[in-house]
Amino acid sequence: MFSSEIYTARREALISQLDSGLLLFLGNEDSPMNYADNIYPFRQDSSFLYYFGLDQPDLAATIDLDDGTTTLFGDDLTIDQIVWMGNRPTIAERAARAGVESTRTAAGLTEVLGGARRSSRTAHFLPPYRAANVFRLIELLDIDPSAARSGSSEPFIRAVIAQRSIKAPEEIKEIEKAVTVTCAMHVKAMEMVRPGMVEQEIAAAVQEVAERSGGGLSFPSIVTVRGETLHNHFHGNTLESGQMLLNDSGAESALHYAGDMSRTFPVDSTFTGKQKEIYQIALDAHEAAVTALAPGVPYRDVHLLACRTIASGLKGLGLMKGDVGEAVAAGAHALFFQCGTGHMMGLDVHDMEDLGEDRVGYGDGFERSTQFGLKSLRLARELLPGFVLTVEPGIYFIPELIERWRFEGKFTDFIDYDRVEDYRDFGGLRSEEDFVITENGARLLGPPVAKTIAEVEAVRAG
Ligand SMILES: [Mn+2]
Repeated sequence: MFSSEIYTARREALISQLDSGLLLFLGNEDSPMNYADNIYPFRQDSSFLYYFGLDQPDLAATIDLDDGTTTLFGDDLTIDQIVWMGNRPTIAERAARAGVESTRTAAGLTEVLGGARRSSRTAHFLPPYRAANVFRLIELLDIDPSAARSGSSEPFIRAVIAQRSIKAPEEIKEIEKAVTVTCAMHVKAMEMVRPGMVEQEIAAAVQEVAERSGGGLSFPSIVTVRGETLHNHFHGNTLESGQMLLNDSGAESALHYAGDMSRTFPVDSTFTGKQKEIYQIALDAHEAAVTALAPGVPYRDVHLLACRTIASGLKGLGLMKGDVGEAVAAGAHALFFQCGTGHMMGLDVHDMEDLGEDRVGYGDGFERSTQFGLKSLRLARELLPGFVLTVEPGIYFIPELIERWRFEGKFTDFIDYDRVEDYRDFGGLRSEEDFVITENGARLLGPPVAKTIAEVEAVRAG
């Protein structure tokens, strides 16, 4: 945990943005895998962590905006629980660590919210993403299931997003810890791969680096020779000479801040000529995007610059044709780059996605496109100092998509499908790094990891 003063200051900043009523914070509960006592690793809700720092299940809190009191709700462990799970600090001790003055039992929350309801006071809550908390809201607030899902408080959500979007120095330090471990995961993978290994061996080694650091993974690792599937979590392929391995994985720090990086490298010690050409185009797009990062720049512009760099490179290889600007405006490049260039990162690897990707990444003044490709851009809004985000352009040859577009005759002015056929089994690649936006540009988080063709081949040869 950070010091109690940090959590108190965060809550005071939140209170100053909101008018009246009760703010309700539901922590997460343990979640069963296949029966009640066999649980997934516990992950606390990120907004609960942000405002209270308490990393245990079965907690909730309220802030009364009208009388200014903050209350932590939870029960001290019974002797039976202590026998099985060990002891935990009392609720009063935990409240003190979070700078919270008042505590009540878990059952007290029902009373407090019932009282608020009887006096027609608003209970503001954030959108629930776990079924358990949907049920808790239904019971606590005496609302129907659809209201639990849709009745979250817009002012509360917006205030949390505004605050969590700007990372404080102690958060950037924590994120950089996670990214530094993430870098070590990527060095490990790049060094160990040999033809004949199975993807799961690399996935296991990468996870070991994360867990030995005292955290864990910030998301399920993508370690695959079939990198054209954007979120490919299968780890059963055997690595063959001539293939490339895409590793998209990240560590979470002990305080649950995320890192998220990708590297793609040859299973052999060198790239093939064809791989070098495509890799270099994606790398050029990456560098163009990084150079463009600055406060005031809409990330959508950064993304479109990466798209144009990719389209221009693919035009050089004869896969695309025509005017690059027109091709990207029409969305033709999305045959090869189907997703966005990056996303916000913090306590969540896709930061605050539970609060609504449009609210976090678009806000006022930016509207999400419906065009294939651009519609998947998670972050479009103007960048501000303190934003932490990823840059991850890639090039993906998805055989089914190529066939579909060719059959539909899509963008024949911009795509040479006969030439694309030569690449249909190429796979996919991306490089991904994490940046903090500074007063006049951006700073790479974590130590540099081999990225140019020469650097990657040097690691692979070693
Ligand atoms: Mn990412």
